Amino acid sequence: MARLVIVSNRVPLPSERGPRAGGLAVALADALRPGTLWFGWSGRRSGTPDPEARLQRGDSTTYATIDLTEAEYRSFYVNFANGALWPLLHFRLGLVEFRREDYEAYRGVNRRFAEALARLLRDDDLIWVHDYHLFLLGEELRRLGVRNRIGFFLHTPFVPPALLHALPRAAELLRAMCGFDVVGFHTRTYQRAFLECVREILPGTRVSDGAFSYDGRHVLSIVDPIGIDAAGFAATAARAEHSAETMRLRESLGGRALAIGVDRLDYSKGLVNRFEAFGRLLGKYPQHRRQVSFLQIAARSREESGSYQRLRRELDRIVGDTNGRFSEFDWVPLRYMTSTVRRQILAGFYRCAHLGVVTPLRDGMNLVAKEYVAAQDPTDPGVLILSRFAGAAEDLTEALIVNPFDADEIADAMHEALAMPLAERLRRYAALRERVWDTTASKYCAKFLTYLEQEERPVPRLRLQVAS
Ligand code: GDG
Repeated sequence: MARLVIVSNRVPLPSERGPRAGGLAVALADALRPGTLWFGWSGRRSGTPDPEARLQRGDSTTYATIDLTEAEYRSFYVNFANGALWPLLHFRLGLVEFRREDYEAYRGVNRRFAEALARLLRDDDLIWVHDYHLFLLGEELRRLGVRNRIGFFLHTPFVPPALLHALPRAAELLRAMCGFDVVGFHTRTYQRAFLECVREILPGTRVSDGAFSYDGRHVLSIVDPIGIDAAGFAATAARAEHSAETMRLRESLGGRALAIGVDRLDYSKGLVNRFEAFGRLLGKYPQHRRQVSFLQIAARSREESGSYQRLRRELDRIVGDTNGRFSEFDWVPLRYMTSTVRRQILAGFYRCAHLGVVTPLRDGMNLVAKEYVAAQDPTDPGVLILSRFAGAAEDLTEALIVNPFDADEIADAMHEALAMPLAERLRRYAALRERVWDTTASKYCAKFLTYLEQEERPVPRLRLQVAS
């Protein structure tokens, strides 16, 4: 079996302690065949980074990392990847800050990744690149003569041409993506948007069954929804139900219902509208006052960026406002924490929550929605409220689907969920459970690797599967 080489911006080094918010490491755990090499940024900044990667051995995986300079960190990571690409890919043109020098630094870091990685490669390695930080890596590797199969998976949405055009280097970026053999997306919608961009921005390209040729290269796009280890997470949640932390949470509720939200503190996650909606629930339906508490775990993220700092101030304000308005001397409606919680503890919290509230304004997939479903007690499940703009909504149609921009609609859904009879909760849960168990992390990995392993021109052989 060929060696698998995973490349992502950040590498989950075994030496790093403490829970990290983010789905990649958990989802890829199943892909890590013995001998896998995982390459990326160490998370460290240094004056003159060594061009050679530093190696660290884990149980079955070797981690190879390079440092970034302070200037690279700022321009590549903070400014271009998270200040231009992230808002663009989440349909937030107003937040995009494009500077040509940041793009140059982005290309520079993709090149440096390629140079350090190329030194470690064997001829038959399968290379699987992850996410928007590394759109140019395939092209940079090809430039160095790397002929291995290279796949790319995008964890965010992809935007239609009207939006992509707003990025000054869009055509260059799209051309660079032709350095990959397989390009994967969570949903059909993102794949369709990508192929529309290809048709419109790369002249003369003919797309057929998700595949196209450009400048002598064949690229296959696929839909491969990411998931979680559903059975494993369900078992963790069942165990965690009796953990000290879950018991303390239960006790603190004093018999009240619990609504839960778990997100990185990011403007794409729709936290402002969610809090606004919870306030409206209490204002519009006073019967829920004192009867329900909302716990929001919002792990701090990208704190160096101005738009994240502004979001945090806005959230502080709205939490204070809501609690000031509705709190009573023995009840605080909105519990808001910005530190991380261990995954096992999180599982127990999901299980005691009557409502899982997942209302991103845009989200590639959203694993929290799947975790919430997996964690439920099958005999008395809670209700999932889910944004129609999360990739997960394409599959999890038995959730209460809401428009996250409409705080009143979210408030009404919360009201409906709090009053939902057991029979309806059971019916919805059964359907959701089936989907979550059907699109697991291991299926996600297996599907991607099946396509990546196909030799030369996989289009005709995989035709039917791509169309499905
Ligand atoms: C990107 C895409 C896509 C959160 N807080 C804590 C914690 N988390 C964990 C959750 C979940 C993960 O982080 C978050 O994953 P999401 O999928 O919800 O969102 P992103 O981080 O934005 O991930 C997204 C994903 O990539 C995978 O492709 O679904 O659309 O944006 O697992 O549980 N974990 C712990 N403590 C916390 O406080 N332990």
